[in-house]
Amino acid sequence: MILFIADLHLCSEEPAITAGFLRFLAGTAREAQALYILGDLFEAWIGDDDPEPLHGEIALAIKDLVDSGVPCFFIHGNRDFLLGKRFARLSGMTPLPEEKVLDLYGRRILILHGDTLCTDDAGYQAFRRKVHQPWLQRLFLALPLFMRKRVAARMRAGSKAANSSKTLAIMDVNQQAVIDALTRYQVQWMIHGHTHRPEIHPLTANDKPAFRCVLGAWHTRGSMIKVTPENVELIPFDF
Ligand code: LP5
Ligand code: MN
Repeated sequence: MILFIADLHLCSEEPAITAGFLRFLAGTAREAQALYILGDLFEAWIGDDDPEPLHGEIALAIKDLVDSGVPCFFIHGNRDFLLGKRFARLSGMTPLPEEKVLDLYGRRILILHGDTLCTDDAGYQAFRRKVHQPWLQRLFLALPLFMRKRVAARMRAGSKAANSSKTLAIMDVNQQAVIDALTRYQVQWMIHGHTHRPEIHPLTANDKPAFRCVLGAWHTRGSMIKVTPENVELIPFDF
């Protein structure tokens, strides 16, 4: 079996989620052939040089899983798009591009964080284009940590304020963007997170049945997708 998770939003203020993740890494994840983390593992990432002890603890726990023989892959989310090579090395995780097609037991599955599918959210897409510019990221990463923390806090506050006036429909995926992505890769399966609306949606793409599997965020419970030779299962679980 192959496991997928996303949107844990780990931070020192939410120790129950961290504890749940550490238990998951030491338990369920050990039985997998691979673990894929589809973005927003952390609440906000301001650089690999952030001395926050939680980051070291998580890196070690993931490294332990990888060393036990379970490879771990990572796609960046909209909160941790700055997660870099140093953390990848420490944790043993293999970073993947924004979109990746996997062939699992003969089933081709497109995996991505999911934010790029939210094309109705013009404000967010404009924000994303800006913060994904390499020169701006380099500039940000060159700032002293206290300034980066301030910028990140402003962005989080700005995001919360903006979201409270957006409708749920705007913040969900755009159906055409989903179909376009499935068509682009000629696949019938997709797994993503970001919207925090766990569900397996049937649809039609490439004139055939298709499925969009959405991971849940980890708030009071965990959420994972398990792919086996037989099926694709969305599983909520207690920490
Ligand atoms: O994250 P969430 O769930 O609240 O909402 C997202 C979208 N918001 C974001 C912003 C992130 O939360 C901020 C993360 C900070 C990361 C670390 C800092 C790295 C800095 C790098 C600089 C190069 O992704 C939100 C979507 C929502 O998902 C649903 O899809 O709607 O999008 C927005 O809220 C965007 C707004 O529409 C506009 C952005 C307001 C930001 C204000 C910036 C002020 C900065 C001032 C700094 C000097
Ligand atoms: Mn997200």
